[in-house]
Amino acid sequence: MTKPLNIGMIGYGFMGRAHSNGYRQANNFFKLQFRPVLKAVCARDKEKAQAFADNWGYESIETDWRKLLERKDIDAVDICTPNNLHKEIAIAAAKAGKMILCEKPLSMNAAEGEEMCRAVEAAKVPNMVWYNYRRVPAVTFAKQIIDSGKLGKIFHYRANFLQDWTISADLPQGGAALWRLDAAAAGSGVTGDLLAHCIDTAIWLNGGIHNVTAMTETFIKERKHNLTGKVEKVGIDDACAFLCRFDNGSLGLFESTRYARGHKALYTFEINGEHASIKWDLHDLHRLQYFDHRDEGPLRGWRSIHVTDGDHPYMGKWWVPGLQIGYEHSFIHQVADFLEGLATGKPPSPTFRDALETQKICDAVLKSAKTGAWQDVG
Ligand code: SOE
Repeated sequence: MTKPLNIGMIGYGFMGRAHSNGYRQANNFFKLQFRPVLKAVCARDKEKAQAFADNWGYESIETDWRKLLERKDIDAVDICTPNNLHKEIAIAAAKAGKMILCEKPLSMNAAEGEEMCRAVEAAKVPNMVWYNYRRVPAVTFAKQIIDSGKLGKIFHYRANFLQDWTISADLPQGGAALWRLDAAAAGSGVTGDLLAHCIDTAIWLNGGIHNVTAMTETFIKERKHNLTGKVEKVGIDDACAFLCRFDNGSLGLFESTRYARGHKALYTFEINGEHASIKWDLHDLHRLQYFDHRDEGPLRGWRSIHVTDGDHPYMGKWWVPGLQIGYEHSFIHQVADFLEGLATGKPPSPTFRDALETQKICDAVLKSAKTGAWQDVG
């Protein structure tokens, strides 16, 4: 017998779909004590909320998130709104005693994130942030390899997240699909949206970051704003690159842009250790590249490991060895891990507190880009 866990989702964009799919599928593949029930979806536009509810199987809708939080039949709140609403909703949800699953990045900045951490910790409610790439089997496998010590001392960590969808100067900012271009809704540009993923994975795989030096650029300085209809200054970073030092002494190099023509979501990382190196690429997400200099003589070379076997992370729960899974499965895994965490009392990671670390690094990156100086992570 599974116990129902009633979900109330706020927002219904791209992430609303990814999370809903996760809730619907987790129990079909993972043996779990809890089962998500899609109780309500909340959005300001009643018709759109209803259409989303009908499509994904939500039992009801709300048009005011405060009403959703008042409902006794909601156990967990999933925040899929633009970033500027995360703090207010999360703090209110914690006060209402709800569990919270919050879309990344946790907050607009570290100060907001700290308030959110305090709220969930005071209320003692389970909480998690959707940094989904940790749960791509090849990335989880990379974590296992690093933790086993196979790489030896780590010297370098390199990551990119490259896209090309904002190159046109005619693209407006703000509103439903384009809030990521509006600093008032997003907080920052590629730093909070894309590098936050790279940073979350990096600190999970390679430990804390001590200090950073960064540069950012806004290539298109003004865009029409969808909400005001006026041409307004663009406040986000279109591109960001930074160098950093990790606490373990390794050097980091990170780059993200939405102006890399030809790249749609090229998230890659490479880690070079004393004995071995690993590489991963989101466009080929089921593979992990591994090189070990201890391999025998002339046969030494990069191995391309197809991370689809039964003894690879999560894969025993899917089809048969050799058959791949994809992007959406990282969210299914995150739901499964959250539900497993509820059953065992072990908090699922990344918690709000874990994700606050990423926020602090993003703040340091943006500050360094402004001052031109090295910046310690606060
Ligand atoms: C932006 O285009 C975006 O959708 C991010 O917001 C997601 O977090 C990332 O996973 C894919 O790209």
